Amino acid sequence: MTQEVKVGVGAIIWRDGKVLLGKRKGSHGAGYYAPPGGRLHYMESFEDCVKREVLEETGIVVTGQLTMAGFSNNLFKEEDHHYVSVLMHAEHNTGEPQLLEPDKCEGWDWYDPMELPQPLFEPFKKATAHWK
Ligand code: 8DG
Ligand code: MG
Repeated sequence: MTQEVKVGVGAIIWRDGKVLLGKRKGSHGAGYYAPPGGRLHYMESFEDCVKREVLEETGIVVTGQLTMAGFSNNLFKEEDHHYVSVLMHAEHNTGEPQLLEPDKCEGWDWYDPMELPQPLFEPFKKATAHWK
């Protein structure tokens, strides 16, 4: 496997004060709750990456301004992955979440930010640690 640092982007989809998370499967972090997201493509903006990944994975359309929620350096040593991860707030969005990549996620659901499910995927956990 090539040893390279990748850039990952996650999106906090807010709806009625709750956030959208799904339990990962089939890749590193399987069993951990993560927001929709993915790898930044060459020459892509963070905003375009969020919109593309959220649409691909959930069918939700992200509109309006995105704001920075946080970033982190994530070493998945056992799985031999290294991600620098950016997390963006996506407060303006439309459509109901659909499970469009069932091989990568067990299912989407809305969670109260004060009662997040466990365990949380490391990039999301780090960037939201101050919520508690
Ligand atoms: P991979 O297995 O090759 O690593 O990923 P992929 O198959 O290309 O899946 P992807 O959905 O395009 O990319 C997901 C990657 O993005 C995942 O391996 C880790 C990274 N990532 C972050 N932060 C976040 C996040 O908050 N949510 C999600 N879903 N992925 C994130 O760095
Ligand atoms: Mg993805």
